[in-house]
Amino acid sequence: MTGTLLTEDQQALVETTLDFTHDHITPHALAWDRDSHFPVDVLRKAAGLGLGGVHVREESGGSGLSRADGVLVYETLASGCPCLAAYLSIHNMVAWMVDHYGDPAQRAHLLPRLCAMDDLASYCLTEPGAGSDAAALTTRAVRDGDHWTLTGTKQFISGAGAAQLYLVMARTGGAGPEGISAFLVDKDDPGVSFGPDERKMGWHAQPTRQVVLDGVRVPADRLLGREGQGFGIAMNGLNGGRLGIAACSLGGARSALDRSLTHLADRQAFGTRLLDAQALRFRLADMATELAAARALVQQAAQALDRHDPQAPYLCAMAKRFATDTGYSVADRALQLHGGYGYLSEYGIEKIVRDLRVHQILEGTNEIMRVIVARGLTEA
Ligand code: FAD
Ligand code: 2MC
Repeated sequence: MTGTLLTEDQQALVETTLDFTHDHITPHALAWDRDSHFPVDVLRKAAGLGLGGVHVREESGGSGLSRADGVLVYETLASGCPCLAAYLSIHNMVAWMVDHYGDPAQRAHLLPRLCAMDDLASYCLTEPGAGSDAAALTTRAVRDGDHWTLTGTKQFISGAGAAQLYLVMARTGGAGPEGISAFLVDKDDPGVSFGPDERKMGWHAQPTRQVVLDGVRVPADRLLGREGQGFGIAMNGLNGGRLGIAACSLGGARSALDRSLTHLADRQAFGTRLLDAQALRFRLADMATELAAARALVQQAAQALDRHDPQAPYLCAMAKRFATDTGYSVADRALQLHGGYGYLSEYGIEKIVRDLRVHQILEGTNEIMRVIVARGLTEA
């Protein structure tokens, strides 16, 4: 975490997470990618370190870490595998939402298994006809006595099929954001099914599938928060989620930079080490500088979220946009510094590039991040 001043507790957190990453993630990341394997056993081991409930309060059975701590965790895990770290960030986004908006019975019922990662969680906002314009979603929840009946299709759902809990945003009222509510849907609820695992450019180590809700009847106590509060719940979850994704880009890019340093030190050309070529040294210097700037922005936004600063959504969008663009650009430059070897799977660089590409798209595209930042500028 070059350039970031860490407290003693944060240093210990990073060291423990780094040991875990070296032991359980880095050696296997290429095989998981090749085999499209979702290593749930490793996630459960991570939960043993408290990483299944990173932002869940201690009294609810979680680790009670701040956002400023959390981004250190996700960056470190992502230095081993951005894809697995990003899934962990999504799971933790949902766990936080349950802790923050759930009633005592919902918290007691769901959080112990979520924190242990005995149950995994998925976040279901996007639909085939509503991605960036999330408030246009059409999945419907209709009140039926003591129950709600949900019908609709959620698109691109991370962890779908493997997860037990689906936090589903559905329309209970009229058009627009105020007509949306949030529901806790279980994999085993009758009427829940999944589309095929999407074939993707990257993020092979976790499944992405449609979640199809065909008249799913759930008891009234599966409503999370109040009726009509769902869009706010979804957006507040995403503020922290966007920082998690930003941190995963930092971790992937840092690993690509480190690998470039090693490669250029080993590689001889024109009678010297490539690391001695000034053009390449300048490129490395720029990569390190841009990463440090992105990390500082992510920390700034995380601290704003921790102190409930009203500017936090704006700062989170700014950090997500900048860190994911920078992370991708650094990884792509690292690939170029490896020459032909960067293009080979066994060097691990092309996997990082593929994994980081989607961070510019999900949890709000980087165009939507600009929409949010521009609104913050013009409506302040
Ligand atoms: P669109 O909204 O159709 O956008 C198309 C293009 O138009 C984009 O470039 C967009 O930036 C641009 N655009 C749209 N509106 C504007 C505007 N107003 N101004 C400027 N440009 C604009 N969603 C979930 O709910 N849960 C998940 O777990 C999840 N996981 C995902 C995993 C993967 C691998 C992927 C690829 C996606 C995942 N998503 C998930 C969905 C993701 O959040 C959406 O893909 C994303 O929000 C964009 O929506 P869209 O794909 O419908 O694109
Ligand atoms: N934090 C807190 N509140 C927010 C918020 C945020 N980041 N963004 C919007 N809101 C509130 C906003 O303040 C308003 O509240 P109120 O009515 O009390 O004033 C309400 O939500 C409606 O907001 P807008 O009027 O801005 O709604 P609009 O429809 O114009 O735009 C937009 C909303 C574009 C910001 C939102 O639809 C969005 O973020 N789109 C991107 C969707 C997205 O990020 N999807 C990610 C899916 S998850 C994923 O990809 C995973 C991998 C898990």
